[in-house]
Amino acid sequence: MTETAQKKVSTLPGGGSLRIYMNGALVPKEQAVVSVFDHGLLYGDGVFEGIRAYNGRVFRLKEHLDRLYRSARAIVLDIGMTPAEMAGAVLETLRANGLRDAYIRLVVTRGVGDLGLDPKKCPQPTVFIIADKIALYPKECYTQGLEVNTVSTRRNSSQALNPNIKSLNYLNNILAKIEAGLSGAREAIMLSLEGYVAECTGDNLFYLKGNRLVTPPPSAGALEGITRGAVLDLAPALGLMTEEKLFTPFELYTADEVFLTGTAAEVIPVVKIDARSIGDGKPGAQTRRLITAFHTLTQRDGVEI
Ligand code: PXG
Repeated sequence: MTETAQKKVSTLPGGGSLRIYMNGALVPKEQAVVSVFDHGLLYGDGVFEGIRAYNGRVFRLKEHLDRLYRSARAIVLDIGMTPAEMAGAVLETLRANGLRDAYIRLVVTRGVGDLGLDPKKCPQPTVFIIADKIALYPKECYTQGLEVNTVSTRRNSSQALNPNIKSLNYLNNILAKIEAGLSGAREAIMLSLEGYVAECTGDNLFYLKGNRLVTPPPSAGALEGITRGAVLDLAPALGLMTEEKLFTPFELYTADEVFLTGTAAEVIPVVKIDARSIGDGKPGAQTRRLITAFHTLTQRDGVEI
């Protein structure tokens, strides 16, 4: 961290209130407010990213920003900043808060407009970046594994709202999460309209059969997750063959191992699906190797804060 960044943190008003990046300025969190006329709130019209910093480095920042700008382009939203400027804003927010291990939520909304949904009435996007301490999943989720259930809420059809747009419209995923909770599971497995496994509500999904590591393709409704990408990169060095293919819950029920990946969860074992034990009902050996390899990667890779 630089001298100036340290000074900034020590002079925070209000005894160290979190500083939020808000449309070009770093403001105390009490002042980081969005208008009730913002179309991000009125219509879920906007895009976002969830990013992590480990050990003073932002993990796969370029990949996250590439996805953000792809999502924005897909909804014809001009962010009004270059990716380089956005990267600078992320790093500045981390420095201002003296954070080396953090969760970063980057949000770009259509901006303030009137009560009609016409995006042309929103001249200026709203850009804000929250960087805060990361709230980790309970340790036993990793040591004992998760129980997840398939749900009846299907993943959005790409013909209606492409799931590869990381938009502020998460009601599809939230409904699935509610359904999972009502059925006693922590997470939901969502299927495509055709009945293929897509992903979980905020995580991608993998299964292992022998040395084959399989995950659904984006065409099944899976977000191109950054953690998913990292795991696909790490797998060959662990002697695993990777494959993206369409599959149904049958393949999960009969898999040797299943795990989820996501920025918040990292790599997390699944031991039960729809009340069926997966493999021997314990976190699998390959999954544990991938968890270790992923941790090593996060400590080493990334853009320095
Ligand atoms: N699928 C969906 C629908 C997601 O929203 C992932 C998969 C995993 O992608 P990454 O790039 O993170 O490996 C996501 C990401 C949250 C939260 O607060 C959700 C995500 C990311 C960060 C935080 O629940 N979703």
